[in-house]
Amino acid sequence: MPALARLLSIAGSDPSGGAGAQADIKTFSAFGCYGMAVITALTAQNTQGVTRVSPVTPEMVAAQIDAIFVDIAVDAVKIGMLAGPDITIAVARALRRGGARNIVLDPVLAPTSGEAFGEDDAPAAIIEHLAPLAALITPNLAEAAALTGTPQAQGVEDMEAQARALVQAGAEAALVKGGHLDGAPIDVLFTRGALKIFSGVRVDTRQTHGTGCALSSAIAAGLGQGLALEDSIARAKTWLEHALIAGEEFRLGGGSGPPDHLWEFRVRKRRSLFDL
Ligand code: PXL
Repeated sequence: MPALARLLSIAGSDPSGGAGAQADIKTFSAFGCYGMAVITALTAQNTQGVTRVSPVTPEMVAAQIDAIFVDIAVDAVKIGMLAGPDITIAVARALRRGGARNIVLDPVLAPTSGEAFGEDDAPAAIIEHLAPLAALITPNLAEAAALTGTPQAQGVEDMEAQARALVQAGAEAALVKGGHLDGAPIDVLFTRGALKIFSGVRVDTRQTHGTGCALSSAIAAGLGQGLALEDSIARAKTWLEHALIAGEEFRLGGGSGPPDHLWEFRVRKRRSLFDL
């Protein structure tokens, strides 16, 4: 058996457990990894939206990251919500100090429902300080447009151009997620020199809270476990499709619920009950 992969999330807290650090730790656990989380900001939110955000000081974010890296070997890192340029810079410096590798950067700029998380210069800080550290950056269509300063992609060709621009900006690879376009969801992966299209199955569900958090963490888990980038992405996408279907069974709040990160455990448990 390979050693247990040690995964670190650097993200905001979602007390409702659907997005952010809570979602990331559930995802790491689903893939049998050891999960850790550095909190960048507290949010107040539920399934209906974010009502308040309180960033942690950049010094405290850096101290949390330093505390991990001086003591624990980290196999992969997922970065989510950063709540401002100062935290973005502090995270980049601390990750460089720690020699972090296998960094998956989910450039969260706003929740689906609620106010933007960072200030207007958040995209520029992410590009300048964090993109060069990233093994993969995973923007959705709105985030890819904001990060590249181009209009929102209307199709695969626009997505490809944005993915190329993000690699040009320093990321080793970019996965532009086209889930918000009509039709079968298509994601475009660009790595230095190679392009790959992932076409998925559209899961007809309202339960999409924290979907990007789950996908990026699942990809990071794969990298931490030694899978190749494309295999990590393919595995994460299939896993998330199941999780979205299973999330329909949650009875949470009145808004948009999360995927069921731990669907596979529940399937197994049911099976073992039948086996008794
Ligand atoms: O899904 C984006 C996201 C990331 N991180 C935190 C969030 C959200 C969306 O609400 O709250 C903490």
